[in-house]
Amino acid sequence: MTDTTDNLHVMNRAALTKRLVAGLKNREAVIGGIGNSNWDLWGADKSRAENFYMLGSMGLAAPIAMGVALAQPRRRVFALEGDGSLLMQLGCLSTIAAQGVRNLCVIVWDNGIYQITGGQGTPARTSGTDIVAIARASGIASAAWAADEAEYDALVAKALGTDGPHVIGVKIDGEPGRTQTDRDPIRFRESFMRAMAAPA
Ligand SMILES: Cc1ncc(C[n+]2csc(CCOP(=O)(O)OP(=O)(O)O)c2C)c(N)n1
Repeated sequence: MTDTTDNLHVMNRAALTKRLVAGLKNREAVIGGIGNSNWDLWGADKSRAENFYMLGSMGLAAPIAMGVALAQPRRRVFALEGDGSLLMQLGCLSTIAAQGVRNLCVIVWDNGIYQITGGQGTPARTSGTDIVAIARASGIASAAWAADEAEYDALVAKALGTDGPHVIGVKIDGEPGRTQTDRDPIRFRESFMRAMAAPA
């Protein structure tokens, strides 16, 4: 488990999203943030009704995931969010800490850019903003950078098996999302709500 951004292996969002989803056995909820985060979630397993896709607004994956986690304390919940999007909604980290949401894990895909709007640099690239350090300073003790794929797997296992809240930071490469989610928010809302009615 790594505290600094030094020497982090640059990983691939699509591959790691697949690894996450493939390891879920108990109807865990996964909330994908706008753009690449939910496109690669769709690509990982679009048949999964416990996935929810945030199609419009940056920064809402973690707040939505927090709401699901608070409403369903027996279900493990993951939020997948880009660094630019999380930086737009930083207050959610303090709220997650203050609420002590123990069944929630936020995974941050840090490519250092706002990729789908043209690749402009985020503060993670342009001014050294360290999102994991911000999470810790917000009161989330279980916040760490994944140094490589093996550490990522270990951190996901920790999020599945121990009380959080957890934040996992991942430095990723510049590969855009491999597919695009259907633009059908009403269908997603309804199938997700039905899936959440089944016990975890
Ligand atoms: C509140 C809000 N502001 C701006 C946008 C336009 N927008 C959509 S995606 C995006 C960049 C997202 O960057 P990041 O979360 O880092 O993900 P990446 O595209 O790098 O995977 C922007 C600026 C938006 N959808 N919502």
